[in-house]
Amino acid sequence: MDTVLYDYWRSSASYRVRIALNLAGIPYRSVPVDLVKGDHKGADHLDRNPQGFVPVLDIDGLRLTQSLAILDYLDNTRGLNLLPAEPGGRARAMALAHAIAVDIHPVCNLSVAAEADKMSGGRDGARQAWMQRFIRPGLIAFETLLARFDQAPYCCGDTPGLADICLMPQLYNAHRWEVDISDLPRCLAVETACAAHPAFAAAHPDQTKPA
Ligand SMILES: N[C@@H](CCC(=O)N[C@@H](CS)C(=O)NCC(=O)O)C(=O)O
Repeated sequence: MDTVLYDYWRSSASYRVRIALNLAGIPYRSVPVDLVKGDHKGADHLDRNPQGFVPVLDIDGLRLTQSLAILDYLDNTRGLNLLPAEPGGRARAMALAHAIAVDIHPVCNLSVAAEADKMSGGRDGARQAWMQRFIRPGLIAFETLLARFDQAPYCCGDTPGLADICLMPQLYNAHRWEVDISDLPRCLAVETACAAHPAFAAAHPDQTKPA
């Protein structure tokens, strides 16, 4: 059965799932849902996901939404070892991932940022200021949390895990919105390691942007 990912090239949540599919070695077909054109608000996509978000993954006869739930499914069915087995380490590694996926990402989502633009009266630079306002403090806290782990070379050890999968798309966004992260050496070291990993490299937005 075909594995199909409904995604958008610049979507962080889609990027997470692309990384995990690549780590699992699962071939998949991408069906772009253009967020800029508003395709996610159309009846076809709302039928796939009543929340109107990407990603949506069709796999193993299931239709799955919510990137963290999808990552959990892939981890459990494909043995990706995305989290430490020891409960304390597992909770802390999940906290890293959630610091990004649950706390930074939602306030920087397209619909939220667009609403902030609207409330600013469409002021020049408002979108960028909004992104910087939330991404930089979120990543500073993430950098401090990372100090509890050995980056060897990934966030929590020698294999890529859930925290790396959440961090890389967030760093992509940080660069996109010119957020200063030059003083976050742990994040930068993890970024270098992940960028060299084929599963991460193939999932990068520049590799998946429709022609
Ligand atoms: N918690 C959801 C968030 C999904 C999400 O926010 N997707 C964004 C793209 S990264 C989206 O579809 N945004 C559309 C919008 O804001 O209207 C997940 O992790 O899958």
